[in-house]
Amino acid sequence: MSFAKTKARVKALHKALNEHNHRYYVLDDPSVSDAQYDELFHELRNIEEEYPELLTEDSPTQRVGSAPLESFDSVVHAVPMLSLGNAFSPEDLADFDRQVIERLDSPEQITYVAEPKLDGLAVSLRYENGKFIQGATRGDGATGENVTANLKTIPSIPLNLRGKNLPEVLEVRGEVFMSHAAFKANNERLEANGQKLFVNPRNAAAGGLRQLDSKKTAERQLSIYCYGLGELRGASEPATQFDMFAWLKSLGLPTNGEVARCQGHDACYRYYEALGKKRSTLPYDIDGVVFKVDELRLQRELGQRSRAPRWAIAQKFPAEEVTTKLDSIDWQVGRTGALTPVARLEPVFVGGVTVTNATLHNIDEIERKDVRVGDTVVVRRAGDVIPEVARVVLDERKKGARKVALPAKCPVCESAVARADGDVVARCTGGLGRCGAQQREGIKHFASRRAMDIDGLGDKLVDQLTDAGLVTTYADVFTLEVDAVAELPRLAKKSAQNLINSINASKQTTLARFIFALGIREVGETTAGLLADKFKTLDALIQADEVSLQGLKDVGPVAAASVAEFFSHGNNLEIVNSMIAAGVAFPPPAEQASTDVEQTLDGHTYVLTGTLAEMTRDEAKALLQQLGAKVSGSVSKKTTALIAGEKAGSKLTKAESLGVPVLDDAGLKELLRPLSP
Ligand code: 9MJ
Repeated sequence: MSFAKTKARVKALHKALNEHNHRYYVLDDPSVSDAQYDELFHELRNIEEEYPELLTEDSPTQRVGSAPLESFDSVVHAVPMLSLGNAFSPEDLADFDRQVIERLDSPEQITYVAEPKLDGLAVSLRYENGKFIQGATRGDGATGENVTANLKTIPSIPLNLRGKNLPEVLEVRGEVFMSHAAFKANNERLEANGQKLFVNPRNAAAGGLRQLDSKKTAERQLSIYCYGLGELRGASEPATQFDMFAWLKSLGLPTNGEVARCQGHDACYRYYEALGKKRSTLPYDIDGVVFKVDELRLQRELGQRSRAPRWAIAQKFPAEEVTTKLDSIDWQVGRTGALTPVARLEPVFVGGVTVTNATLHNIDEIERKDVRVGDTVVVRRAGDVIPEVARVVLDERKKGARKVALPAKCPVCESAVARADGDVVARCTGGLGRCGAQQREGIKHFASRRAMDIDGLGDKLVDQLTDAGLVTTYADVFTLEVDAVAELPRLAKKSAQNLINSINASKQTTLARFIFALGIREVGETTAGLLADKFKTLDALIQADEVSLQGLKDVGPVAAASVAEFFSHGNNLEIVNSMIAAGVAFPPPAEQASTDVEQTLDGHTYVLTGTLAEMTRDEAKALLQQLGAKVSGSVSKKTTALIAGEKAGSKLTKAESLGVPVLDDAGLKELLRPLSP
């Protein structure tokens, strides 16, 4: 074959393979067998091997093949990628519709587009003159990671768009997910190799997209549906969301066939109910329906708040429920001695994970739901929340099923269990001095990030240290020795030394942190901060009697009593003194004391919610407080503004309903400007 002919053949093979890919993965309507496809594919690969000059980046053979990356570059999204507000009830959806109508001052009902809400990962695909040139994860909405090589492995993503007069720039937004079939195939492969199985398709997809080696991504057989636009240049935008789907489809991009137009709120709700019924038959996981105002002109008019559009909402399906058998009920003892009943269940897959334990909250809850050992129970799990026993299937109760009683003695230390009048919580009375569970949980709290912040001393290690008898009280943490720690399973000398180093580093702390770390009942971070401010030294706090504690503004009587009670125990004082003797100290904060900063936010109250882009909520809180602001935990009419990060939930809804202004990361930055150098 002449070179010119070979070149023409390559072109024909590209065309044929792209067409077959599109028919197979996008239209679900293949016209050739797998064997015929493979034959064409191998022919192309052979030619490319022989004539490397004919190998192009957009060749169908190039979907897998780039060398593993060291790390992902970041990509700034030309148009920010938005997240979605959530609706959980029919009323939430009705509220959303009402707000849209009001904002648009619309005399008629609104036309929406309904889309199944895929439970995957949002990405942006950038095409320039029809060529796929870059793909990125959503990241924080403004900046994501460049995962182009990984996205290329998704066979339904065209490397070249179809059609003529393609836009100069087209950014398409969509959701990457793993189908049930791919999930099953992956787990079969993992099982055959004796590897750990994926827990659910979402985790498997998320992990797949973040592989530095795109060959690993390819193995996962990911899918994508496109549902939105980012930057668009050199083409006019469709008039409606629904037309956009048709356009994306005509360009060869995969879109979801379940998408439908709904006239008005009632039609939306009917779609939601119908899709809910169909949910279990779909070949992929969904967790709700996204409703979007159909006309793009109206979308623009509505705009966005924080990072979620005002023209779209995700109506979530209720938590998935399954039945299983309750084998037994154990009582867990927490840091403050509270006994929590935990149902031990026959393993059951719900909400994307296998569940073997579920909370029963407290004894009142057990009695109210009349839960008994051996019962068949309905277990519920939504999102990341702890699974719970929703109710009992009474028809399946066995004769003589035993009622559950509150234990009279602590299951850990055998001290008496007491329940204060009117309190739903029963507690072990052993206290930190006697109860191993309280000691262990107390030490976890003591070491935690917001308390003593001992790097590396996580829950698992605390369990090991307490199991081995190396640590019983807080004070024991400071007398740990490298050799003893290095003896523990899975710990080497180096990690033991690192732990001791971070324990030593934690000794220089603040009085507020230390008070909080002591885990005194009712003394959270805020109260600990107030006590540190008032008393200045640990000695002064220890000496304070209950009356002077009661006199403190903002410290409630229960907390005051609890502090006095804590320091009245010789045992507690001994532990505190040993820590001071071991070198725990509270140097006064550095010169940049907050009083030197102009109190620009004095008299203002803010509420923080969601995940902020540039700092934790705690950090934001501390900075706002430095400027004199109050930071509250709940939104009210008095709130100056809600600062809403990613995944803001009910607080955002509340702020909106009260008309409280909502700030995003940029708004927060502006508030904090006086603190920038
Ligand atoms: C999902 N997850 O299926 C959007 N989504 O639109 C659909 N997500 C979305 N649309 C704007 N279908 C932001 C996110």
